[in-house]
Amino acid sequence: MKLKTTLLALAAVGVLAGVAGCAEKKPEKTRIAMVVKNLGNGFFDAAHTGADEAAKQLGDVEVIYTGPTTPSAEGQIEIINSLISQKVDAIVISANDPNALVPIAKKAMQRGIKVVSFDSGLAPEGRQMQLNPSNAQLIGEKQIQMAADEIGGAGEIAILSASAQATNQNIWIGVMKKVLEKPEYSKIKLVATVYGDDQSDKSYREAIGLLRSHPDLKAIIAPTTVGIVAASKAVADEHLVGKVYVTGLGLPSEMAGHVKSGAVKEFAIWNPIDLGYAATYAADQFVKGKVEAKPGASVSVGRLGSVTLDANREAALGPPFTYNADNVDKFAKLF
Ligand code: RAM
Repeated sequence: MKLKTTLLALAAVGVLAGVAGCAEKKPEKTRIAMVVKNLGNGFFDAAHTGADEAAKQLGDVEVIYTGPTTPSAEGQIEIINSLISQKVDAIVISANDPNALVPIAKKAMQRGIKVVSFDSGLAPEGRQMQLNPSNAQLIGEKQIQMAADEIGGAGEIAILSASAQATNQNIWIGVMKKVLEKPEYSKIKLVATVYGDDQSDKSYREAIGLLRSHPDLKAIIAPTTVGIVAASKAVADEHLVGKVYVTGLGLPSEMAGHVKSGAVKEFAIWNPIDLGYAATYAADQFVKGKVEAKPGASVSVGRLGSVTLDANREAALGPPFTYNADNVDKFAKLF
C-alpha cells in the first residue's frame, strides 16, 4: 500500500513536471510586439498593416500590436514591463521620449529581447537599431519649402507639433529652424511652436489658439498626421481658407477633403505601411541572429531590400513623397 502511494505520488510529480515543462516551452512563433506612441492614430494603424504583412511573409512571426491610449513615456514603460514578463522576442517601438524609456528598454535587452525603434527613436543605448522613415534633413527642408510655396515666400508661420518630448518631431523642428536661417527664407518668421500631443481635440484647440493670437499668421506647419488634420479643420472653422494655409506631414486618406477645401495645397509623407513592415522585418533579423547591431551592418528589410546602420546604428528608408490635388485621391486608397 505504502509503495503504491509512493508510486502514485511520484507519478503525480512527473505529470506536474511535464505540465510545467510544457508551460515553459517557448511558443513556436517569434513574437514581435509593436509598441506605438498611442492607439487610435491612423498612421500607426497603417504601420500595423505593414507589420502584419511582414509576419505573414516571414511565416513564423506573430505580431502583438499595442500602445498607450495617450502618447506618454509612462504608458509605454508599463507596456514594456508587461511585454518583458510575457517574454516576447522583440519590441518594435515608436518612442514617446528618447531617454525616459532607455532604462526599461535596457532591461528588456538584458533579458534577451531585441529592441528596434522606428519612426520616433530611442537613444542608441536603449535599442539595437533605429529605423527612420527618411532622412531628417529632407523631412525638415521639405516642410519649410512647402510652407514657403503656399505663402509666396513671406509672412508669419507657426508649428503645431505632437507631444513636446517626441523624438522625431523635435528633430524635424530643429532642422526646420535651421533651414529658416537660410537667406531665401529671410522673409518668413516662425512666431510660435505649440503641442497638440497627437490628440485631435488638443491639437484643434492649439490650432484655434494660434489663429486667434496671431492674426497675421500665414501658415501652420504640422509635422504630425494628427495635428495637420486638426489644423486644417481649425482653419476651415475659422473661415480662414485662402488666408491661412496648412502643410506638414499627413495621410492622404485623412487629408483629401482638406486639399479639396483649399486649406492645404500640398503636404508630404512616406509610406507608413512600408515603415511598419521594414521595422518588423528588421526586428526578426535580430531575433534570428542574422545580423549584429553594429555600425556598418546591413539589415535586410524584405521586399524593400536592405538598409545599412550608421555610426548611431540608425538607418533610413526613402525620401518623403508630396501630395496635392492631382494625386491625393489615388493615394487616399492606400493609407
Ligand atoms: C504622427 C506621429 C508619428 C509621425 C507622423 C508623421 O502620426 O506623431 O510619429 O511620424 O505623425
